[in-house]
Amino acid sequence: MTESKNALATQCIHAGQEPEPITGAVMPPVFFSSTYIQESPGKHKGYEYSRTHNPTRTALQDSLAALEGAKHGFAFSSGCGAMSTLLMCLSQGDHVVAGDDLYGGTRRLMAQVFSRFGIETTFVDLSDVSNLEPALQKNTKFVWVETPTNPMLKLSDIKGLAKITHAHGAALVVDNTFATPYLQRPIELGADLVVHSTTKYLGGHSDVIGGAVVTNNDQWAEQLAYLTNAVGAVPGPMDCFLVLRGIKTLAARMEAHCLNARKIVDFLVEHSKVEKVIFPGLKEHPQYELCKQQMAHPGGMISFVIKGGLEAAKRFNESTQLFRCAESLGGVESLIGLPAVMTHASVPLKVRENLGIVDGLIRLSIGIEDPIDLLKDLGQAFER
Ligand code: P1T
Repeated sequence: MTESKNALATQCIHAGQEPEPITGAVMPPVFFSSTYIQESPGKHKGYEYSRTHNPTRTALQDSLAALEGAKHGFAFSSGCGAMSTLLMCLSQGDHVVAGDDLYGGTRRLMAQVFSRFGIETTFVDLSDVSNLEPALQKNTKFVWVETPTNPMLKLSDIKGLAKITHAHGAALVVDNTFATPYLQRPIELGADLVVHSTTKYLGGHSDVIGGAVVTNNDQWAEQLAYLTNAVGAVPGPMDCFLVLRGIKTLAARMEAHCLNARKIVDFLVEHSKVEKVIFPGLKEHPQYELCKQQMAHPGGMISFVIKGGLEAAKRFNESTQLFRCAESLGGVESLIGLPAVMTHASVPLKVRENLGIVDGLIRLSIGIEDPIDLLKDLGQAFER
Protein backbone atom coordinates (compact mmCIF):
# COMPACT_ATOMS: atom_id res chain seq x y z
CA MET A 1 0.00 0.00 0.00
CA THR A 2 1.38 3.47 -0.81
CA GLU A 3 1.71 6.07 1.97
CA SER A 4 -1.23 8.44 2.40
CA LYS A 5 -0.63 11.82 0.73
CA ASN A 6 -2.63 13.83 3.17
CA ALA A 7 -2.52 12.17 6.58
CA LEU A 8 -3.53 15.44 8.21
CA ALA A 9 -6.89 15.34 6.41
CA THR A 10 -7.56 12.03 8.16
CA GLN A 11 -6.33 13.33 11.50
CA CYS A 12 -8.65 16.31 11.20
CA ILE A 13 -11.57 13.93 11.23
CA HIS A 14 -10.39 11.31 13.70
CA ALA A 15 -7.68 12.61 16.07
CA GLY A 16 -9.06 12.95 19.59
CA GLN A 17 -12.51 12.13 18.32
CA GLU A 18 -13.01 8.53 19.35
CA PRO A 19 -16.64 7.35 19.51
CA GLU A 20 -18.10 7.95 22.96
CA PRO A 21 -17.62 4.69 24.93
CA ILE A 22 -21.08 4.31 26.52
CA THR A 23 -23.40 5.03 23.58
CA GLY A 24 -21.01 4.79 20.64
CA ALA A 25 -21.95 8.33 19.54
CA VAL A 26 -19.64 9.13 16.62
CA MET A 27 -19.48 12.86 17.41
CA PRO A 28 -18.15 13.82 20.85
CA PRO A 29 -21.18 14.64 23.00
CA VAL A 30 -21.52 18.15 24.38
CA PHE A 31 -21.09 17.67 28.13
CA PHE A 32 -22.94 20.60 29.65
CA SER A 33 -22.36 19.47 33.23
CA SER A 34 -20.42 21.92 35.38
CA THR A 35 -19.70 19.26 37.99
CA TYR A 36 -19.26 15.47 38.33
CA ILE A 37 -20.27 13.05 41.04
CA GLN A 38 -17.60 11.85 43.45
CA GLU A 39 -18.08 8.35 44.76
CA SER A 40 -16.38 9.43 47.94
CA PRO A 41 -14.81 12.89 48.53
CA GLY A 42 -11.82 13.22 46.20
CA LYS A 43 -12.62 9.91 44.40
CA HIS A 44 -13.89 10.58 40.85
CA LYS A 45 -13.52 9.44 37.24
CA GLY A 46 -10.98 12.11 36.25
CA TYR A 47 -13.54 14.91 36.02
CA GLU A 48 -14.50 16.96 39.05
CA TYR A 49 -15.39 20.47 37.87
CA SER A 50 -15.63 21.84 34.31
CA ARG A 51 -13.23 24.75 34.79
CA THR A 52 -10.56 22.13 35.43
CA HIS A 53 -11.63 19.47 32.90
CA ASN A 54 -14.57 18.85 30.63
CA PRO A 55 -14.87 15.82 28.32
CA THR A 56 -15.86 17.86 25.23
CA ARG A 57 -12.88 20.13 25.88
CA THR A 58 -10.63 17.09 26.29
CA ALA A 59 -11.69 15.87 22.84
CA LEU A 60 -10.89 19.27 21.33
CA GLN A 61 -7.55 19.50 23.14
CA ASP A 62 -6.54 16.02 21.94
CA SER A 63 -7.50 16.93 18.39
CA LEU A 64 -5.53 20.20 18.46
CA ALA A 65 -2.45 18.53 19.95
CA ALA A 66 -2.54 15.76 17.34
CA LEU A 67 -2.87 18.20 14.44
CA GLU A 68 0.13 20.22 15.61
CA GLY A 69 2.16 17.05 16.34
CA ALA A 70 2.29 17.93 20.04
CA LYS A 71 1.72 15.96 23.24
CA HIS A 72 -0.39 18.51 25.09
CA GLY A 73 -3.26 20.75 24.01
CA PHE A 74 -5.13 23.43 25.97
CA ALA A 75 -8.31 25.12 24.79
CA PHE A 76 -9.37 28.60 25.87
CA SER A 77 -12.34 30.92 25.61
CA SER A 78 -10.62 33.07 22.93
CA GLY A 79 -7.27 33.57 21.25
CA CYS A 80 -6.69 36.45 23.67
CA GLY A 81 -7.62 34.18 26.59
CA ALA A 82 -5.07 31.62 25.34
CA MET A 83 -2.35 34.26 24.99
CA SER A 84 -3.13 35.82 28.38
CA THR A 85 -2.91 32.47 30.12
CA LEU A 86 0.36 31.70 28.37
CA LEU A 87 1.82 35.10 29.33
CA MET A 88 0.79 34.39 32.92
CA CYS A 89 3.40 31.62 32.93
CA LEU A 90 5.88 34.52 33.20
CA SER A 91 6.66 36.54 36.31
CA GLN A 92 7.37 40.14 37.14
CA GLY A 93 10.76 41.10 35.70
CA ASP A 94 10.59 38.67 32.78
CA HIS A 95 11.01 39.92 29.24
CA VAL A 96 9.47 39.00 25.87
CA VAL A 97 10.85 39.63 22.39
CA ALA A 98 7.94 39.77 19.97
CA GLY A 99 7.61 40.29 16.25
CA ASP A 100 6.73 43.88 15.36
CA ASP A 101 3.72 42.96 13.22
CA LEU A 102 1.11 41.24 15.38
CA TYR A 103 -2.66 41.20 15.66
CA GLY A 104 -3.52 44.55 17.31
CA GLY A 105 -5.02 42.79 20.34
CA THR A 106 -1.85 40.76 20.91
CA ARG A 107 0.34 43.84 20.89
CA ARG A 108 -2.17 45.58 23.19
CA LEU A 109 -2.03 42.66 25.64
CA MET A 110 1.75 42.83 25.81
CA ALA A 111 2.29 46.60 25.61
CA GLN A 112 -0.70 47.83 27.63
CA VAL A 113 -1.68 45.00 29.98
CA PHE A 114 1.23 42.72 30.92
CA SER A 115 3.60 45.71 31.02
CA ARG A 116 1.60 46.87 34.07
CA PHE A 117 2.69 43.71 35.87
CA GLY A 118 6.37 44.21 35.12
CA ILE A 119 6.58 42.00 32.03
CA GLU A 120 8.16 44.09 29.30
CA THR A 121 8.07 43.35 25.57
CA THR A 122 10.53 44.49 22.91
CA PHE A 123 8.98 44.51 19.43
CA VAL A 124 11.38 43.85 16.54
CA ASP A 125 11.09 42.73 12.95
CA LEU A 126 11.62 38.98 13.30
CA SER A 127 11.17 38.33 9.59
CA ASP A 128 14.93 38.92 9.70
CA VAL A 129 16.44 36.33 12.08
CA SER A 130 19.49 38.50 12.66
CA ASN A 131 17.32 41.03 14.54
CA LEU A 132 16.66 38.54 17.33
CA GLU A 133 20.08 38.31 19.00
CA PRO A 134 20.46 42.07 19.71
CA ALA A 135 16.94 42.21 21.21
CA LEU A 136 17.50 39.36 23.67
CA GLN A 137 18.09 40.24 27.31
CA LYS A 138 19.24 38.15 30.25
CA ASN A 139 15.62 37.98 31.43
CA THR A 140 14.07 37.12 28.04
CA LYS A 141 11.76 34.13 28.52
CA PHE A 142 9.65 34.15 25.35
CA VAL A 143 10.37 34.91 21.72
CA TRP A 144 6.93 35.37 20.17
CA VAL A 145 6.04 35.52 16.48
CA GLU A 146 3.10 35.32 14.17
CA THR A 147 4.02 33.80 10.84
CA PRO A 148 2.44 34.86 8.54
CA THR A 149 1.86 38.10 10.43
CA ASN A 150 -1.39 39.98 10.70
CA PRO A 151 -1.87 42.04 8.51
CA MET A 152 1.44 42.49 6.63
CA LEU A 153 1.88 38.74 5.93
CA LYS A 154 5.57 38.72 6.85
CA LEU A 155 7.08 35.31 7.51
CA SER A 156 9.63 34.30 10.13
CA ASP A 157 12.08 31.45 9.81
CA ILE A 158 10.86 29.25 12.67
CA LYS A 159 13.89 26.92 12.55
CA GLY A 160 16.32 29.84 12.59
CA LEU A 161 14.53 31.61 15.44
CA ALA A 162 14.28 28.38 17.46
CA LYS A 163 18.03 27.85 17.30
CA ILE A 164 18.88 31.30 18.68
CA THR A 165 16.03 31.26 21.19
CA HIS A 166 17.09 27.90 22.62
CA ALA A 167 20.77 28.87 22.77
CA HIS A 168 19.59 31.72 24.99
CA GLY A 169 17.50 29.41 27.20
CA ALA A 170 14.19 30.98 26.17
CA ALA A 171 11.09 29.44 24.57
CA LEU A 172 9.78 30.12 21.07
CA VAL A 173 6.05 30.84 20.80
CA VAL A 174 4.49 30.74 17.33
CA ASP A 175 1.01 32.06 16.64
CA ASN A 176 -0.06 29.67 13.87
CA THR A 177 -3.52 31.17 13.36
CA PHE A 178 -3.00 32.37 9.77
CA ALA A 179 -1.32 29.19 8.55
CA THR A 180 -3.08 26.47 10.60
CA PRO A 181 -1.40 23.10 11.11
CA TYR A 182 -2.60 22.18 7.63
CA LEU A 183 -0.09 24.58 6.07
CA GLN A 184 2.61 24.82 8.72
CA ARG A 185 3.72 22.74 11.72
CA PRO A 186 5.82 24.94 14.03
CA ILE A 187 6.56 22.25 16.66
CA GLU A 188 8.34 20.14 14.01
CA LEU A 189 10.40 23.22 13.14
CA GLY A 190 11.50 23.79 16.74
CA ALA A 191 8.78 25.96 18.31
CA ASP A 192 8.10 25.23 21.98
CA LEU A 193 4.57 26.57 22.17
CA VAL A 194 1.99 27.12 19.45
CA VAL A 195 -0.87 29.56 19.89
CA HIS A 196 -4.15 29.72 17.97
CA SER A 197 -7.18 31.83 17.69
CA THR A 198 -9.50 28.90 16.92
CA THR A 199 -12.08 31.56 16.06
CA LYS A 200 -10.45 31.63 12.62
CA TYR A 201 -9.66 28.74 10.23
CA LEU A 202 -9.88 25.97 12.83
CA GLY A 203 -13.48 26.87 13.74
CA GLY A 204 -13.89 27.95 10.15
CA HIS A 205 -17.51 29.16 10.14
CA SER A 206 -17.43 32.49 12.02
CA ASP A 207 -19.74 31.11 14.67
CA VAL A 208 -17.46 30.65 17.67
CA ILE A 209 -14.73 32.47 19.63
CA GLY A 210 -11.93 30.27 20.93
CA GLY A 211 -8.22 29.88 21.45
CA ALA A 212 -5.60 27.23 22.06
CA VAL A 213 -2.02 26.59 23.15
CA VAL A 214 -0.21 23.34 22.33
CA THR A 215 3.19 22.12 23.41
CA ASN A 216 5.40 19.05 23.54
CA ASN A 217 7.09 20.21 26.70
CA ASP A 218 5.88 18.62 29.93
CA GLN A 219 6.94 21.57 32.13
CA TRP A 220 5.08 24.13 30.05
CA ALA A 221 2.11 21.76 29.96
CA GLU A 222 2.12 21.48 33.74
CA GLN A 223 2.08 25.27 34.11
CA LEU A 224 -0.63 25.63 31.50
CA ALA A 225 -2.81 23.01 33.18
CA TYR A 226 -2.36 24.79 36.50
CA LEU A 227 -3.13 28.22 35.02
CA THR A 228 -6.09 26.95 32.98
CA ASN A 229 -7.68 26.02 36.27
CA ALA A 230 -6.36 28.94 38.32
CA VAL A 231 -7.23 31.68 35.79
CA GLY A 232 -10.31 30.10 34.26
CA ALA A 233 -10.31 31.46 30.69
CA VAL A 234 -11.89 28.20 29.53
CA PRO A 235 -14.30 27.63 26.63
CA GLY A 236 -17.79 26.28 27.15
CA PRO A 237 -18.55 22.75 25.89
CA MET A 238 -20.71 23.98 23.00
CA ASP A 239 -17.87 26.18 21.77
CA CYS A 240 -15.51 23.19 21.97
CA PHE A 241 -17.97 21.16 19.92
CA LEU A 242 -18.21 23.86 17.25
CA VAL A 243 -14.43 24.08 16.91
CA LEU A 244 -14.21 20.27 16.74
CA ARG A 245 -16.84 20.22 14.02
CA GLY A 246 -14.96 22.91 12.13
CA ILE A 247 -11.69 20.99 12.35
CA LYS A 248 -13.26 18.01 10.57
CA THR A 249 -13.37 19.94 7.30
CA LEU A 250 -10.12 21.92 7.80
CA ALA A 251 -8.25 20.11 5.03
CA ALA A 252 -10.99 20.56 2.43
CA ARG A 253 -11.55 24.19 3.39
CA MET A 254 -7.87 25.13 3.41
CA GLU A 255 -7.40 23.69 -0.08
CA ALA A 256 -10.30 25.81 -1.32
CA HIS A 257 -9.16 28.97 0.53
CA CYS A 258 -5.68 28.62 -0.96
CA LEU A 259 -6.88 27.96 -4.52
CA ASN A 260 -9.24 30.93 -4.43
CA ALA A 261 -6.60 33.21 -2.92
CA ARG A 262 -4.18 32.43 -5.73
CA LYS A 263 -6.79 33.42 -8.35
CA ILE A 264 -7.59 36.65 -6.56
CA VAL A 265 -3.91 37.55 -6.19
CA ASP A 266 -3.47 37.09 -9.95
CA PHE A 267 -6.38 39.47 -10.54
CA LEU A 268 -5.15 42.11 -8.06
CA VAL A 269 -1.56 42.26 -9.31
CA GLU A 270 -2.87 43.16 -12.78
CA HIS A 271 -5.38 45.76 -11.61
CA SER A 272 -4.62 49.41 -12.41
CA LYS A 273 -6.19 50.68 -9.16
CA VAL A 274 -3.94 48.52 -6.98
CA GLU A 275 -0.68 49.98 -5.75
CA LYS A 276 0.78 46.88 -4.14
CA VAL A 277 -0.24 43.29 -3.41
CA ILE A 278 1.17 41.50 -0.35
CA PHE A 279 1.02 37.70 -0.52
CA PRO A 280 3.78 35.26 0.50
CA GLY A 281 3.26 33.27 -2.71
CA LEU A 282 4.37 36.19 -4.91
CA LYS A 283 7.98 36.20 -6.12
CA GLU A 284 8.28 39.85 -5.02
CA HIS A 285 7.46 38.90 -1.41
CA PRO A 286 10.65 39.18 0.68
CA GLN A 287 10.10 35.73 2.21
CA TYR A 288 8.91 33.98 -0.94
CA GLU A 289 11.66 31.32 -0.70
CA LEU A 290 10.99 30.75 3.01
CA CYS A 291 7.30 30.35 2.24
CA LYS A 292 8.08 27.52 -0.17
CA GLN A 293 10.19 25.75 2.46
CA GLN A 294 8.08 26.34 5.54
CA MET A 295 4.48 26.29 4.33
CA ALA A 296 2.52 23.84 2.21
CA HIS A 297 0.73 26.78 0.53
CA PRO A 298 0.95 30.57 1.03
CA GLY A 299 -2.52 30.59 2.63
CA GLY A 300 -5.84 32.31 2.17
CA MET A 301 -5.07 35.83 3.37
CA ILE A 302 -4.18 38.72 1.06
CA SER A 303 -3.33 42.34 1.86
CA PHE A 304 -3.20 45.05 -0.78
CA VAL A 305 -2.86 48.82 -0.99
CA ILE A 306 -5.50 50.55 -3.06
CA LYS A 307 -4.65 53.75 -4.90
CA GLY A 308 -6.39 56.81 -3.40
CA GLY A 309 -5.71 56.29 0.33
CA LEU A 310 -8.29 56.15 3.12
CA GLU A 311 -11.25 57.48 1.13
CA ALA A 312 -10.76 54.98 -1.70
CA ALA A 313 -10.17 52.16 0.77
CA LYS A 314 -13.31 52.98 2.76
CA ARG A 315 -15.40 53.22 -0.38
CA PHE A 316 -14.04 49.91 -1.61
CA ASN A 317 -14.95 48.26 1.70
CA GLU A 318 -18.46 49.69 1.43
CA SER A 319 -18.84 48.56 -2.18
CA THR A 320 -18.16 44.84 -2.02
CA GLN A 321 -21.22 42.66 -1.64
CA LEU A 322 -19.97 39.09 -1.21
CA PHE A 323 -16.89 40.24 0.70
CA ARG A 324 -18.46 41.37 3.97
CA CYS A 325 -16.74 44.24 5.71
CA ALA A 326 -16.04 42.73 9.14
CA GLU A 327 -13.33 41.93 11.67
CA SER A 328 -11.99 38.37 11.81
CA LEU A 329 -10.88 35.93 9.15
CA GLY A 330 -10.65 32.27 8.25
CA GLY A 331 -14.37 31.55 7.83
CA VAL A 332 -16.00 29.98 4.79
CA GLU A 333 -17.28 33.42 3.77
CA SER A 334 -14.97 36.08 2.31
CA LEU A 335 -14.30 39.07 4.53
CA ILE A 336 -12.78 42.45 3.85
CA GLY A 337 -11.36 44.94 6.34
CA LEU A 338 -9.30 48.08 6.82
CA PRO A 339 -6.66 47.18 9.44
CA ALA A 340 -5.77 50.82 10.24
CA VAL A 341 -9.36 51.53 11.28
CA MET A 342 -10.49 48.10 12.43
CA THR A 343 -8.27 45.25 13.68
CA HIS A 344 -5.17 47.38 14.24
CA ALA A 345 -6.75 50.65 15.42
CA SER A 346 -5.22 50.05 18.89
CA VAL A 347 -1.69 50.07 17.39
CA PRO A 348 -0.11 53.55 17.77
CA LEU A 349 -0.10 55.54 14.52
CA LYS A 350 3.71 55.80 14.38
CA VAL A 351 4.08 52.03 14.75
CA ARG A 352 1.44 51.43 12.08
CA GLU A 353 3.20 53.77 9.68
CA ASN A 354 6.57 52.09 10.27
CA LEU A 355 5.04 48.69 9.60
CA GLY A 356 3.34 49.79 6.39
CA ILE A 357 -0.21 49.55 7.81
CA VAL A 358 -1.18 52.57 5.75
CA ASP A 359 -4.71 53.95 5.44
CA GLY A 360 -5.13 52.38 2.01
CA LEU A 361 -4.17 48.88 3.18
CA ILE A 362 -7.03 46.45 2.68
CA ARG A 363 -7.04 42.93 4.15
CA LEU A 364 -8.94 40.13 2.48
CA SER A 365 -9.83 36.80 4.03
CA ILE A 366 -10.62 34.66 1.03
CA GLY A 367 -13.59 32.36 1.55
CA ILE A 368 -14.57 29.24 -0.33
CA GLU A 369 -17.26 30.72 -2.58
CA ASP A 370 -16.96 30.25 -6.35
CA PRO A 371 -13.86 32.26 -7.28
CA ILE A 372 -15.59 33.75 -10.34
CA ASP A 373 -18.20 35.33 -8.08
CA LEU A 374 -15.47 36.69 -5.80
CA LEU A 375 -13.59 38.16 -8.77
CA LYS A 376 -16.80 39.74 -10.12
CA ASP A 377 -17.48 41.25 -6.70
CA LEU A 378 -14.01 42.81 -6.45
CA GLY A 379 -14.26 43.97 -10.08
CA GLN A 380 -17.54 45.84 -9.50
CA ALA A 381 -16.19 47.37 -6.26
CA PHE A 382 -13.16 48.76 -8.16
CA GLU A 383 -15.58 50.26 -10.73
CA ARG A 384 -17.44 52.10 -7.97
O1 P1T B 1 -10.13 37.10 18.58
P1 P1T B 1 -9.46 36.04 19.41
O2 P1T B 1 -10.04 34.67 19.24
O3 P1T B 1 -9.31 36.43 20.84
O4 P1T B 1 -7.95 35.87 18.82
C1 P1T B 1 -6.98 36.86 18.88
C2 P1T B 1 -6.01 36.67 17.74
C3 P1T B 1 -4.81 36.04 17.97
N1 P1T B 1 -3.91 35.84 16.99
C4 P1T B 1 -4.13 36.28 15.74
C5 P1T B 1 -3.11 36.06 14.68
C6 P1T B 1 -5.35 36.92 15.43
O5 P1T B 1 -5.55 37.32 14.17
C7 P1T B 1 -6.31 37.12 16.45
C8 P1T B 1 -7.60 37.81 16.20
N2 P1T B 1 -7.67 38.51 15.00
C9 P1T B 1 -8.77 39.20 14.53
C10 P1T B 1 -9.92 39.29 15.20
C11 P1T B 1 -8.59 39.86 13.23
O6 P1T B 1 -9.59 40.25 12.59
O7 P1T B 1 -7.44 40.00 12.79
